Amino acid sequence: MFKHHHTSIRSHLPDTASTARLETSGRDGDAGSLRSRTRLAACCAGLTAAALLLSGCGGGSSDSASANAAAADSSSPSAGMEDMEGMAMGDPSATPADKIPGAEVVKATFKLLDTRPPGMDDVKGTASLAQGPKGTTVTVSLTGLKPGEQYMSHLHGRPCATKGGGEHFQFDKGGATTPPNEVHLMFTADKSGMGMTTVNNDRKTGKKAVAVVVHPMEAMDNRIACADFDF
Ligand SMILES: [Cu+2]
Repeated sequence: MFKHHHTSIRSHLPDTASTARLETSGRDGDAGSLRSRTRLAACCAGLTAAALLLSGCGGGSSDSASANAAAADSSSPSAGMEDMEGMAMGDPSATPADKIPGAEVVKATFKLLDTRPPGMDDVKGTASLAQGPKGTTVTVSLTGLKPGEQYMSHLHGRPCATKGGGEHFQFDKGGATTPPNEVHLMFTADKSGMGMTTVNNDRKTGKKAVAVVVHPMEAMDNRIACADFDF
């Protein structure tokens, strides 16, 4: 009698816990993608010019809208001045993906994964992926991290719902597991637990790099959070 009672309590616990977690991540996800769509709509005027540029040759346009966009961007001290070699794993001061002139930008909101280590329950953030004349630029920005800790993000090839993003995205499948054949972003959380960086790759991922996953640097098999790009 007692034994049976005990067993049934134990068998219910995991169900309840995982249901609660699912509901939480679902709600966050909806709010996140709604927010990013709203943001996209707000900057549509600029995107139209970008789309026109992309459908043409992509460079040397004297179109006044793109000239304005470039002028606005050059007010940022780092605009257009990055050393590509120094950016293999990211540069926090590089022009973020959503500010790249003439690029098509896709956003994503991080959702916690069940595989996250303890103490990572408050991790939130976004990722942006820009494709344009300079190739692919990715920016990740997160809060709720452990201050001073190092983290690593990669572009992954599967959606977050499929094995937490599946394998790393590779430009040449079966090739090197390092940049530039893969896209890696390494960063350190500041005193407030905020971490962000930007990386550039000469090649375009198209729609094949569908997700970005963040891992603790010292336990790379651990997946903290995953974000699906809204292609
Ligand atoms: Cu990864």
